[in-house]
Amino acid sequence: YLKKPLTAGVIGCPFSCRRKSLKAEGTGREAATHALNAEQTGPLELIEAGLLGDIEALGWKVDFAGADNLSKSITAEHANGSDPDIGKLKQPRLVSQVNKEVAERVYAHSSKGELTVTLGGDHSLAMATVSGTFKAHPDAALIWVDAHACLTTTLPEQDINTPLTTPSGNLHGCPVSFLMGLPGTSKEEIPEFGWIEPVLKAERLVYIGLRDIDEGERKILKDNKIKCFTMHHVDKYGIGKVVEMALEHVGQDRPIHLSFDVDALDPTVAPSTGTAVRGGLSFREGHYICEGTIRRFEGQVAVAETGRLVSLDIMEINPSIAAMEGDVQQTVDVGRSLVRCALGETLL
Ligand code: 6HN
Ligand code: MN
Ligand code: MN
Ligand code: MN
Repeated sequence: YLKKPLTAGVIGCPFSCRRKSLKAEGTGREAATHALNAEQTGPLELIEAGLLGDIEALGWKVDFAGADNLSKSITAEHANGSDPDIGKLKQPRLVSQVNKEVAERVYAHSSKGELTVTLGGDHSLAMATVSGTFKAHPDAALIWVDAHACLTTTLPEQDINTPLTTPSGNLHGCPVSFLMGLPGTSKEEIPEFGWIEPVLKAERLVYIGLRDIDEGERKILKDNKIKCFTMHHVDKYGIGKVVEMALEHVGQDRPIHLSFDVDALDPTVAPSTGTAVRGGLSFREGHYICEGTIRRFEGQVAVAETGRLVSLDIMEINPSIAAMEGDVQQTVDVGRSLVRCALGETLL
């Protein structure tokens, strides 16, 4: 799947689908003026902390065009209320246009035979990463590591007669719905997102770490028989078995896209994130999913060890959220080490 010599195509997306919150503004942290959206500077901090050097130290080439070069005109165009809500969805045109642009970049890296590493930014960006990756690798499977299913959507008329509702209207809660082409997401129903192709089949998707699921999402998960390993399953089987079962479910030979929301981790492990939920993955469990471990049993392998990883998202690191001194540093450090593990740091 990947061309030798191995190259990581790194894309930084300092973008947030959420309107700037007062909380974020009140932290006193200086907004990065060159960021597309000053609210979520995670990728800038990851790069500044040395992520690209980390990747090179593992023997990979790095193909990186800069974390701050997303078109500023997109934001400017939609600033100051020129992007009215669609149903409950907030900043829909901004989110759609940014994702469309990022999807083209992801595809450019993926189609060159690179491993695409996309740094968020928030998880609405999965519209872009999955679209771009699956265009280059149509037979890929998606492993979604998150406290949340990101499977809601809404249109005004659906609020009454379908379960497809989003409580918040924040598009980071909806990307998987668009990628699966669920009711309410078609070109006819919402042309603003008409560029997204429904590339994701239910049987090619598996969740790990879920523990905060909306009512509508629960029904979608059941109706579509989507494979989920919630925190309950992590406790019950252990992370080794869960990852083994997840990989088995998506099939032996498929390229893998790993979309990792750092809120899958326990808030004590990754505190600087927007929708933290207690009872998450431990530091080791999160890393186990990414890394290769020494094989104990035939078939018990983690994602890096399969050699099939073609796309990695590290999402929802949000440096504007910090309750305590050191929270941002800790969360950025965890993000870096997740990337390193996915790229083989602990492989023997
Ligand atoms: N994420 N289900 C909630 C909502 O607002 O739709 C939370 C979404 C969290 C999104 O994890 O990327
Ligand atoms: Mn978010
Ligand atoms: Mn998410
Ligand atoms: Mn989440």
